[in-house]
Amino acid sequence: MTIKWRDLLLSGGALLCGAAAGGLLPSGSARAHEYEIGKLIVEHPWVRAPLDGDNKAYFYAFIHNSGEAGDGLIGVKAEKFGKVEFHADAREEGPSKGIAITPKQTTTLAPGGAFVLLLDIKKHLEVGWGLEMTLTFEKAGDVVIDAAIEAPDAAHAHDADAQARWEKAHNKDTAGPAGAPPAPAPHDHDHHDAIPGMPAPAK
Ligand SMILES: [Cu+2]
Repeated sequence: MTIKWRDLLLSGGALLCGAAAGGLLPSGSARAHEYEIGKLIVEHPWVRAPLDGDNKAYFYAFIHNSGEAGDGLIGVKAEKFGKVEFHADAREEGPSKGIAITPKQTTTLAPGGAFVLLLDIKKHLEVGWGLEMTLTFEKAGDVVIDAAIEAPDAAHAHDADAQARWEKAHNKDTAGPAGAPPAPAPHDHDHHDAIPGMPAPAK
């Protein structure tokens, strides 16, 4: 199941953002964007979409651990990308083997901090939609989540301002005038560009 997060947002789903500061949502909240596995709750998982023409994206989430034992995020998979790299600390060079999940705390993956780098994106990631992913925790095991695909400059999950900027830049402003020219298909604009080392194709 893939969720169109954009529509949820427009239909008052802004309550989803309530936990952006890292607090736990009240349990039983039907619209909460969270996934439970053992003592862990993965909240507001999101993906920062690649810039046009780029093929890497970033994965972020809040991971709450109510247990007495630590765990580790050691795997992230989805059909739309190839390999992943874990970066436990944005200030450190190079990837780590995983991201430590401290007991009795919330581990935050966010811009400027820990993140998972998604490499070799194989298919277009449509901003505003969801991406089904499987997270693997060392002890808790696997959990399937639906991450919200956010604009490349989104600062946090469900960033409506970044979404609006992205839609405007991509000619997808649904509030725009009727009869506007159709939006160019994203990532389709470089078919006639020269390939490095090859003669430019005739136009
Ligand atoms: Cu969310």
